[in-house]
Amino acid sequence: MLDNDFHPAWLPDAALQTVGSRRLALRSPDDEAGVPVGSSSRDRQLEGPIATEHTDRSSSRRTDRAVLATLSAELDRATRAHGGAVVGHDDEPDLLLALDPADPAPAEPAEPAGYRLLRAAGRVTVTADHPTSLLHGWFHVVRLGAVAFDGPDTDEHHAPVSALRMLDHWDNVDVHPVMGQVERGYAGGSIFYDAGHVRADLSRVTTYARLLAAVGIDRVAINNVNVAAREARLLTDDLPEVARIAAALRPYGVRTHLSVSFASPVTLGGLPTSDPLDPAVRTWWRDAADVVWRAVPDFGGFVVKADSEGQPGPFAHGRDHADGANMLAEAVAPHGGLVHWRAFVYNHTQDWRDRTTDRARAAHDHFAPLDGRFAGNVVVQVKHGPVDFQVREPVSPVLAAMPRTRVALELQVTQEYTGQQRHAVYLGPAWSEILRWQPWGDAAGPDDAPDGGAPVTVADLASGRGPGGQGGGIAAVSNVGDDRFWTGHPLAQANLYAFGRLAWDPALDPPAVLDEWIDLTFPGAPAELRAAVHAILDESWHTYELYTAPLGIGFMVRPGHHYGPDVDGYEYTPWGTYHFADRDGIGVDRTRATGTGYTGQYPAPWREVYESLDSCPDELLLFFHHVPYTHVLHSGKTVVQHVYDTHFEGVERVERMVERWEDVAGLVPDDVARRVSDRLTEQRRSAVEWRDQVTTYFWRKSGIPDEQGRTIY
Ligand code: GCV
Repeated sequence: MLDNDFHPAWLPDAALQTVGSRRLALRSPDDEAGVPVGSSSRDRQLEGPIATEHTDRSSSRRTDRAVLATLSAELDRATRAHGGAVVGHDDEPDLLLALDPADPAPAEPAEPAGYRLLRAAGRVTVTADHPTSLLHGWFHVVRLGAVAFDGPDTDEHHAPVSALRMLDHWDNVDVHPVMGQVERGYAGGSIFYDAGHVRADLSRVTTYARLLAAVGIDRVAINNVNVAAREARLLTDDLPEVARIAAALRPYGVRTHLSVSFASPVTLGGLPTSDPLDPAVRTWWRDAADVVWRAVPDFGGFVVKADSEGQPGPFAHGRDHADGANMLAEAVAPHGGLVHWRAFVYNHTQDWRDRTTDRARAAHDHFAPLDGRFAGNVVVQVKHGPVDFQVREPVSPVLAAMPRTRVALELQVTQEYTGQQRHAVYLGPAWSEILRWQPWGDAAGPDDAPDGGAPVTVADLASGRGPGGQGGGIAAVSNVGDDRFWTGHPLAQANLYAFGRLAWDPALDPPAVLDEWIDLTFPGAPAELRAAVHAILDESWHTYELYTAPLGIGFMVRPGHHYGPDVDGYEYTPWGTYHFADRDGIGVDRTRATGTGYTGQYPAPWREVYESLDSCPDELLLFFHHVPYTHVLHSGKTVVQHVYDTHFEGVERVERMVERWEDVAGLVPDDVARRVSDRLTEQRRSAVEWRDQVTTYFWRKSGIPDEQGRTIY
């Protein structure tokens, strides 16, 4: 059962106090003259001039209408709660939200682009040419609070850096026997499905969409990329149910995407093949897409995991991934749809004895040669690292290797490898580092000298500002479930919040984003609470790195569920995730000189930086090199002493996190306090287990004692 008494996350009514106590107005070109839109009910909006004028227009009008009705309801709700009033737009409102569509309106409007915020003498006007942008502008004012009205006069334009900002749900319709209702989900069941069906009551999905709109996310893929038989039917038999989910997301301007199985023509359509070049297969997909868009006119597109971890794909038919993706692209193109095609393709049945196959190489080996062949509505979605969302990986070289392709960066908000929402780990700093990373160092691109222009970042590539100029945006795996706090750990809400904000503006400073989250989630938070939340979260990603897998090595987790330490857990498995520790040393030689050659997938300067022991950054040393335990790091410590020191320090830091929370727990509601305390207790237990297993492992392997003589087993 879905618990309707859920936590408001970053939108408790109190967060709207500043705006809700003022005079607000909403103006759209479709208003009847002089009638304040905000004073009308949602029903009147849906039946009113906007509806009648646009009934026959493009599908996006449906979204526009729904979003305007939402805005109207938002204004009503805020003013009712806080004593303000919705007034006519000529009645000198404190805040005017004005829809000002481009003239003439394009047949298919482009992505919502942003809004203008004008403040003159304490009056604020937000203008946008798209209702969803206006909604984003409304939440901008909510986020600013009093500053929105008290600041100096200003005229600002705010637009998302990436046009595509999306969350992927790995939710199953049926409860999967191993993965459960949500694969890698740590927040209870799915908000969409319950025991084999789409939930009857989807009101929480609309509340979720509201949270997302407040951080600028406007696309959600609603099912797992591992598409099992039951979930495959969302594409056909269950479309009316998908349409219900889309209707629940639509009021906040969030569009629905589906993960589909590449084998659908066979499994659902009864065809003998799914060969992407077979005309009957192409027709099947075109027909399927037509039906989907008839059911959901503002549908976003398909997400595909193909030839990966057992999912079907074009390889079985002797075709490549451009053939596969383009076939789907052709089917969705008439509807303006997108295909998010994942680059997470590797051999998951590797022989651990084989030292020549390197999982890290796989995505680049498969995809870089296809650059230039993908259709314009295909987005190749690339995990941020070459392996799998580890706490520390180098940035994937694929992102820079496909200038003639729309590439999207894929992040993981759900904390599969970063503590599974039992550990407080604020991922904003990790994502910020990735987004700011410069694939060509100080150069602006592959052919530029270091002083040839502004250095290109990963954020630039994702937003189309890099060489090639075709951004695919940013996507991430959601961390939300039907848990009372949405994310299991209440502090993990900050990750969802930060993802949205950084996807909108990758230049934002993660601690400042955390401040926003604190202000909105705990309105009026006393200084001690703010300081404690910062003390707990600001460095928490690094703290987690300290007590888990060292120096970029990764995958020392328990196989299967991936929680807790198991240093050799994956060492002799087919998954291609090895550390190669022996009595003398540890690490994966990925150099061109003596290893797998993976360093050669990077452009200069990184191909040289990572190749050389002298220049490889300490935190990635074991990702790129196999070294003796006595190898001296840039920090001056040996590898083994670094392992001992970081693991003891990591646990000490967690102990301080626990203490900091105890000091301020009384300042938050009891349920939040208790849940955070419980999770921190588990984090401390788990960190100790990590410390003891990892330090003991390295001591037993190397025989080298800890210089400080601490207890190792
Ligand atoms: C959805 C990792 C996870 C899998 C996930 C996969 C992916 O391997 O452990 O659960 O599958 O990534 O991203 O497709």
